[in-house]
Order: sequence, then C-alpha cells, then structure tokens
Amino acid sequence: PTAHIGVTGLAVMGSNLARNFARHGHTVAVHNRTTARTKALIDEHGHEGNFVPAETPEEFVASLIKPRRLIIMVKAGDPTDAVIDEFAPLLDEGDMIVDGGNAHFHDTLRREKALRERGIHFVGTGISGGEEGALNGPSIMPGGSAESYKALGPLLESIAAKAPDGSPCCTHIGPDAAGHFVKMVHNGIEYADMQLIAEAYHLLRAVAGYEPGRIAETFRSWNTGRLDSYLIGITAEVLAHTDAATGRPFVDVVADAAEQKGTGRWTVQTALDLGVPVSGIAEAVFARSLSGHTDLREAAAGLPGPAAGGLSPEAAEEFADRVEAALYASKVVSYAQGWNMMAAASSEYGWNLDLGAMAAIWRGGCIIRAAFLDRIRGAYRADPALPSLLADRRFADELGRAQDAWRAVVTTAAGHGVPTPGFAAALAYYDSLRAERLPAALTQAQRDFFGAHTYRRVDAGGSYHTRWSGDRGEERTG
Ligand code: NBP
Repeated sequence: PTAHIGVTGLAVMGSNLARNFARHGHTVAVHNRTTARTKALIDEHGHEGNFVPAETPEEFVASLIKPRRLIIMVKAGDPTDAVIDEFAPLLDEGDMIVDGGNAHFHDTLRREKALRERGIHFVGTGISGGEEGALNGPSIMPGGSAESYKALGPLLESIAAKAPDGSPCCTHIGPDAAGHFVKMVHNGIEYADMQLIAEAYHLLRAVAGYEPGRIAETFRSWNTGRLDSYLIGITAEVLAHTDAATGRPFVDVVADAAEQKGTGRWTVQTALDLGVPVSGIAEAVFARSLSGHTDLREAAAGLPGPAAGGLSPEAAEEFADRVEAALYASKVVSYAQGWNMMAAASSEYGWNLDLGAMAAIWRGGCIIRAAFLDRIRGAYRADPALPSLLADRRFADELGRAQDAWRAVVTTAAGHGVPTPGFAAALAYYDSLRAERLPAALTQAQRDFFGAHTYRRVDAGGSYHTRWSGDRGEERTG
C-alpha cells in the first residue's frame, strides 16, 4: 500500500478534496460507486499529483497505508450508512473513517458509537467552503477521538485554509459528534448573517432609495471596516452585476423565494431541544420559509401598508450609516446566540469545546469568514468561560454605541413597512437580556392561575401557589 489517505465519493466535493490532498504531495486513493467518476477524475486531473484509482472497495482499502485513513464524501443520510456498512468489514482496529458529508450530529453520535465498539475511529467532520473551498482550502472541523486526530490532524491541516495569521483553519473540535455539531451551528450563523445582509439591502433600497449599484458601493465601503467579511464582499459583487439578457440589475431578475438544504432548520430544532434562544437564526430560517410561501404572499398581497415618504439625500446617507450600525449590532447578537448554543451542547454532551478555537478556524475557508471572528477569539481568550459575547467589554461597548442607530433603524423600518425580522429580533434579545425585570413574572402568574404550575417569589425561597378559584390565599408547595 502507498496511499496516505483515501477518498470515496467523487462527486464535486470528494474530487476536489482528493485533488487538494494530491496537490499537497499526499498520495490519495480514490474510489466511487460508479467507476466512471473515478476514471474522469484521473483523466482530467491525474497529472496534479499521486492518485491511486480503485474500482472496488477491496482494492481501495488494500491501497491505504495503516492505520488506514478513509474519507467518505457521499450524499448525507442513507448513502453514508450504506458506505460505512460496505467498508467497515474491510478495516482493522485502529483504522479511521472520516465522514466529511453534512451529517446530522445525531447520526454521527450513532455511527461513532457503533464503530468504536468495533475498534474503528469514526471521525464526523464538518467541511465548510463549498466546492471552491474543498479544492483550495476549506475550514475543517473534525470530531472523533483525540487519538484519531494525531494521525489525521497533520494531513487535514495541510489542506485546510489558512487564516490571515497563517494558522490552519482546522483543529480537533472534540469527541464523537462535536465536529458535525459545530458545522451545523456555523451554517445556522451563516443563515443569520445572510438574512441580516438582506435586510440591510432592503432598507437601503426601499427607505434610502438607493439603486443596487449604489448599494454595492455602500457594501464595498462597509467591507473595509468592522463588517469586513466574505459575505459582504460577495453581496457587493452580486448587487453590482447586471443581467445580460435584460440589462436590469441581476438582483431584480432573481425570483424572491429563498431555498434551504436543511442545516439552518437543524440548528433551530436543536436549539429548541437544548433550550437555547437563537432567535436570530430562527428568524433567518423562517424568513426563507416565508419567502417561498407564494400562496400566503398572494393571499396577503392587497393588505394596506404605510404611506411612506422618501428620504432627502442627506438623510439617506445618515440612514445608511445607521443601517451599518444595526447590521453590526445584530450580527454580534446572532454570533452570541450561536456561541451560547455550542457552549450548551458542550456541557450536554461532555465535549469540553474550546469556544475560542471555533472563531479561529472560521477565519478562513468557510462562508462566514470575517475579520470580526478575531474579536470573538480574543473575547474567549480573555475569558474562556465567558457566559455571552454580550458580556465581553469590547462587544458591550460597541453595542452600547450602536444602540441608538439600531433602534432608529428598527423604528424607521416599521414606519416604512419594511420587514426586518433579524434586526428586530436581535434588538429584542439585547433588550431582554439587559432588562432588570422581564414580563415573565406575569407569564408565570398566568401559568399558576390556569394550571397551578406554581411560582417562586422574589422575596422568599421555595415555590408557591395562589388559590385563584378560591379565596386567593397563597400556599407554599415546595
Ligand atoms: P452529493 O451529495 O451529490 O453525493 C454524490 C455522491 O454520493 C456520489 O459520489 C455518489 O456516487 C455517492 N452515493 C450516493 Br448519492 N449514494 C451512494 C451509495 N448508496 N453508495 C455509495 N455512494 C453513493 O455530492 P457532493 O455535492 O460532492 O457532496 C458530498 C457531501 O459533502 C454531502 O454530504 C454534502 O452534504 C457535503 N457537502 C457539500 C458541500 C457542497 O458545497 N456541495 C459543502 C459542504 C459539504 P455515484 O457517483 O455512484 O452516484
């Protein structure tokens, strides 16, 4: 055997990952259920490095140096189980199966346990950056045992993206499903980022009266400041693009129904299970869902909106600056929520996650890469047990400075009838967390009224019930 690593599943992600390994001097065994794909890879890219094509699983496994390192890059779900069932019997104790697909972390928990019992390391690995990232350097989030990382880490780090400071965007995330979990949260945060950017665009267009080209300019200038990120950069490019067929701004010829592949939904479902409020991500998932409900939108199309007046050019410029502040503040909130979710899962599943490390490895390769992540890394470096990003003094100061603009934007948006579920939810979260008293006291009293669910008092220990349907006297229940 000569191959350092093997990739099975040679659709776009698997082929690009295999080429990335080969280009970095590793000998890569390649295999695909349909052999034509393997042949195509070798014909087109065989000259890029050392590939060992295999037609059968047996041939593929035999070509791998022990302990064997095998990456599965097939469609997530049943195909992954089918491939595991096919390969696991051919492996020996100490070998490693890396699942680089977008698996649900519950599947990864199950697969890791089953394979661990057979002495095989199962390494659920989040890979971000799409096909371009797979080829030129993705952000890589491997879970699994620490022992497996010793053998896999150097290989994965060699093909990973590099952060601006040169460090690889790959680290051992934690045991079993930790890698796939944080990849899921990464995608949830990506949904929130995209929604917030969309709201900023909508406000600049509908309230400030800017044309897409002007908005592209605005985003370009934002991209030189604290919002500097891949997503802001591509937004400027999309907005500056003109449709060749019609000559219209490209954004105006795209149907306004956003689709989703499911990781945002998983993030919200999981957050509900963990009891972590991720309202920013949830609003983003719901906004995509709403956009696709043509039936509901058509039914409501005639409902009245406000008589909105336009802004003067000076007022528009001032408004654009406020939108930048609102976008930044809302972004901080959705990242804070995502990080809370990772912290909660870390204690629930015993992962002992290094929360600063996620910010470090998302600085390159992945969709949410941004200068901003360095600040999150700094916040967790200063205090690894930080309860919330909002509690970090630097972020707290920034939100404090942004809040007037943020409130003005949400108010103006409502006044003009422009929906900003992301901005508004983020502001509500900020105000809820900082509130001295929440109306939850009333909610709890109502619960006691109709369901005798009891309540605690601010001035005494224990729990209590008021006899609402009787003499309204209070009794201690626990
Ligand atoms: P696809 O998700 O389109 O999967 C196609 C591959 O799965 C082909 O190699 C196909 O083999 C193989 N496959 C299937 Br389908 N069923 C199989 C089975 N029962 N046994 C063996 N092989 C089977 O490929 P992709 O877009 O390259 O994505 C691969 C993974 O990476 C997915 O889990 C995806 O979620 C994840 N991912 C994708 C991206 C992205 O940007 N596309 C980014 C990050 C992660 P065949 O050729 O014989 O049909």
